Amino acid sequence: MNLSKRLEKNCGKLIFDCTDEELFCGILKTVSELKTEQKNEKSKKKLYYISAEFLIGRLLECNLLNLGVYDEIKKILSDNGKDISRIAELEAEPSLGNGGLGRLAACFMDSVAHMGLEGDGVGLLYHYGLFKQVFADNKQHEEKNPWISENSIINKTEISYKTEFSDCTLTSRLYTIDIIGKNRTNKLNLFDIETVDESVAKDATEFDKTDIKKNLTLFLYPDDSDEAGKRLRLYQEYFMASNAAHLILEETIRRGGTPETLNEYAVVQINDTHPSLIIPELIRLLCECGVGMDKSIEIVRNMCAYTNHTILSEALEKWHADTVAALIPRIMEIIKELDRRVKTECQDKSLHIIDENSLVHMARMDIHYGFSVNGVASLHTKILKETELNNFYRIYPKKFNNKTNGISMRRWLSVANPRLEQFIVSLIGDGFKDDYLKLKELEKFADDDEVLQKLIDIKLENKIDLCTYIEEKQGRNINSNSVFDVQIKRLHEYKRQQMNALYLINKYLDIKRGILPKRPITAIFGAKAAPAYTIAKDIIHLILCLEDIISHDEHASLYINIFVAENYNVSWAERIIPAADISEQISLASKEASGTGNMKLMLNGALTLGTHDGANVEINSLVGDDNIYTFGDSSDLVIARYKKGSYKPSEYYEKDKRINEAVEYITCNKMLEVGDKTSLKRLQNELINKDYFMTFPDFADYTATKDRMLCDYEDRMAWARKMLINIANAGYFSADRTVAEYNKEIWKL
Ligand code: 26V
Repeated sequence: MNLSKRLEKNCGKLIFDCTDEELFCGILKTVSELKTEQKNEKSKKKLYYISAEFLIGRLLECNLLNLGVYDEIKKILSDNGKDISRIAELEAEPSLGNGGLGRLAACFMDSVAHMGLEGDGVGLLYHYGLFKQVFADNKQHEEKNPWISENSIINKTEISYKTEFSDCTLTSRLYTIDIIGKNRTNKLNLFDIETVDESVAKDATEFDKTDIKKNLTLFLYPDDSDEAGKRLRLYQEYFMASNAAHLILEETIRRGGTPETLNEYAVVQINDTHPSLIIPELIRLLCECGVGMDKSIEIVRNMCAYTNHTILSEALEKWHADTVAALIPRIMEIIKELDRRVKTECQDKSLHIIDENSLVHMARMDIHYGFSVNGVASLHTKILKETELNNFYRIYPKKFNNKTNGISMRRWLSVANPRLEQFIVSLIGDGFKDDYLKLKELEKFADDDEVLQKLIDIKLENKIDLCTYIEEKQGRNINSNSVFDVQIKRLHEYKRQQMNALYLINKYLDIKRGILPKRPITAIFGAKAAPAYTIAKDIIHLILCLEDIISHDEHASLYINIFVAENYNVSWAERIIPAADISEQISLASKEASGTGNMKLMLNGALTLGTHDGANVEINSLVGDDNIYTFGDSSDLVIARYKKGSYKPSEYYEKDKRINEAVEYITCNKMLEVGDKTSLKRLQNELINKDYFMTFPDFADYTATKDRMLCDYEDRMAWARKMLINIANAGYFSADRTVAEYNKEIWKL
């Protein structure tokens, strides 16, 4: 049956007569049918990618694309006066993630399926996920973010396990989401509790944190600033790990394996330390099956691999041994045994799993009892080896390896930026879709004015589309002829949104003094701050106050504007990234493990304004110094400065006029008219007296580099040439490449 007839059958009436909702359901059914026609080859070994986050975004369009029917369905719909993007928007966007780590997991799942590898994700089915961000009084407020509905993409299964805690036994229920690739369909396995009760959550932050039987799967990263919150997170982590372990064992036995041969049938990638309890849990299950402790430990050591995504010490998880013992006593016994074995071998205290203060270091357990430890960009891995985890590297040099992150080219080019993709196909054919390194062929057009002009035209069209969307969503009128300067990422001091804000204050004041930019600037932000992270919320408040002041300044707003996307998520990213001119990647060197937004923006022809950090370093070597704008202190210098402990922000504040002026402005009368004095004052104090992420030392270089960039933008052809070189060299960052490396060196499927 042809596709059009099939869709019509699945909708139950003529396409022309369908509502968007009816079409949405019909397309979902068609996707399910098409997927069953794939042949899913079985391999002996299967990958389990365990993660607290899977930031999958909407799936409909990507699924159609991966099934090879996207263009045809789009055409069938438009022939009937229907618009695929409008229909796709009916899908509720799950917020099962927070940022890069969760989005990376989603890109990897796409690539694993694309490459025909047998590999599933395992995580939790959070009913509200991360909070929904709403702005009021120039502040972030948090609301619940429900996404599960009747028409949802999740499937309930028969699978259910018991998880024992000291005070209760929870029954799980497995739900799955199909991960449809070109070459097979894998699953995202999300565990829920049977007794979940959405009504216990009054809003996104206020709920009874102790009512575990009802609340365990309601929220991702519930506030852990108090003891009850911490315990809830530990309940979540063990529930996830235990269910994953049961699933792996059960599936292995179904595939013909045995507990003794588990590591030949399954490999587990531990995505940061949230799922680390899978190590003692697998050992526990194997022991229960009658495999001895020594043998169980060896099996698990041969099947678990750990990815580190951060060197920030506060993000490296440590649990108090008393808390672990109180909730999951048997697991604590196993951890003690694992630690005892380490202590007999190593005198160096920094290698011990349980430290002198009775803290259990999850990453240390992963490194001792896994076979692989990887960083996510070459600089990050270098820092792990040479500094952060150097003592581990010296005893296990072979375990350490680098896997530079990647992104799904299908989502971030084909679906997000069809104009650009079609243009690329018209220039070099579509062979690059099988090997994105072939984008390099675009370089031969670097001096072709017609091609460069077309890149500029496409960017403008995407900017106009974004402006329309912004107008619809938030009622703001943005000038599409301005430079779109974009910083979209989690809000964190190390990412330094505050540095961008200080720059904007200086620019605004310049404009008030009559120093006008050559072309209007639109600074676009997208960021959620963790609800209990006070300074991060103060930074959002600062940016929203500036947005408010500038947008109400009739004269200045002709030259500069700020736009903050409310509830920034994958769908926002899909619209902002294709329209971006400047990609702000301004983290303090050494702190951003990789970044993946930097890759998405580069692929879409934005030029990077970045520090020598994370994957920026690799972008720099790929495009060359002429096609990126780097600034700031090196990671070596930053690490040395921390060691010395000599940094005094007040010295910069007193000496540097631009810094002084911008920091003063934070609490000026105009700001206090629209802002909250306590919050602004706190932020100002923090900057002057602490500035832990060293904004001031990089500020002058940041300003000069950004100004140079804005100046260069005016030579449109030269700028477009740089865009082209960036697009042409983005192929290295395909997640297909990253996943192929994981498979070759770690998973060996
Ligand atoms: C973040 C948060 C923030 C809110 C509350 C609790 C909480 C717990 C854990 C985390 C995860 C931090 C690790 C992380 O997201 N790392 C990011 O991983 C990306 C993918 O490798 C990488 O590109 C980013 O540079 C890195 O920051």
